[in-house]
Amino acid sequence: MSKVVFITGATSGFGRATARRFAEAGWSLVLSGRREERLIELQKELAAKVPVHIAVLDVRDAAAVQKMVDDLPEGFRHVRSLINNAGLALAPEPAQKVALEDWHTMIDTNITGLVNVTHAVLPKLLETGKGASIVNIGSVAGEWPYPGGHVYGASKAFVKQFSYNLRCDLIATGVRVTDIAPGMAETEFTLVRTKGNQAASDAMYGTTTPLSAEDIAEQIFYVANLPDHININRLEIMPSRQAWSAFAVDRDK
Ligand code: NDP
Ligand code: 8X3
Repeated sequence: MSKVVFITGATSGFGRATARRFAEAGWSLVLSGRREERLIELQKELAAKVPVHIAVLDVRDAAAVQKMVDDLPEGFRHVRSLINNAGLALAPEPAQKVALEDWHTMIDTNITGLVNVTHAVLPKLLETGKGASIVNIGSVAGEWPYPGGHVYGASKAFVKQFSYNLRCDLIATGVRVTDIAPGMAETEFTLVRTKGNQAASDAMYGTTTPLSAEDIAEQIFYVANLPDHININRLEIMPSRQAWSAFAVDRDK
């Protein structure tokens, strides 16, 4: 029986690249996201290689998440790896200019959604035991502050601490937990963050060398396929051409 990976946010970016990477290695795929047409497209692409189950899912809806997990078909129930990838940033403007709704959307998706999925899938991972893993997609923004990071960075700090705390409770279960924290990577992330501004997205990535979705998928695959006795707690990855900058100082004009 092939191993099962459960990926949220498989319709784009890291999630889609991760589905392709695990398919290459023969894993069965449970793929979810809100955009059904993209799920169908990906299923068509990968179903010739491996078994693929798709489910339209908004991770913010706890009842829908639980139902989707309860309804997993035969062959997809023994989940070995959960990739908690669905997430987004909104509103790159300073905190004082941001609509409360955008803050709520980030909290509901990046925190509540991730917790909903973890809670629903955890019993399946515990059944798998040794070798099972949860890979949570955090961000460098969960460790390092920057202007316009407000709730996004805070939500990813939650992902980091939740991952660490899960490790404490799961220590004797065989279920491993990793916070993968990427820096700048070219996906639909900036398009979403700017609510559809393609020029802003092109400007973000076009004059440097960002990470690709495939770069991160490779790291996710690596972490989930390490020998059972190894747990990477946190993996922070930046492009070579990204680093920190100086402290900001407000000066008299
Ligand atoms: P994309 O926008 O390309 O992909 C985001 C994915 O999340 C999509 O598949 C989207 O699917 C899904 N998603 C968003 N909201 C929901 C929801 N409510 N329910 C279910 N699925 C949802 O961006 P990335 O691939 O870059 O982002 C993936 C993860 O990586 C996110 O958690 C992001 O914060 C994180 N990250 C990204 C970095 C980057 O620079 N790109 C760096 C560090 C972390 P759909 O819209 O179909 O629901
Ligand atoms: C997304 C990467 O650098 O915009 O998490 O915070 S960054």
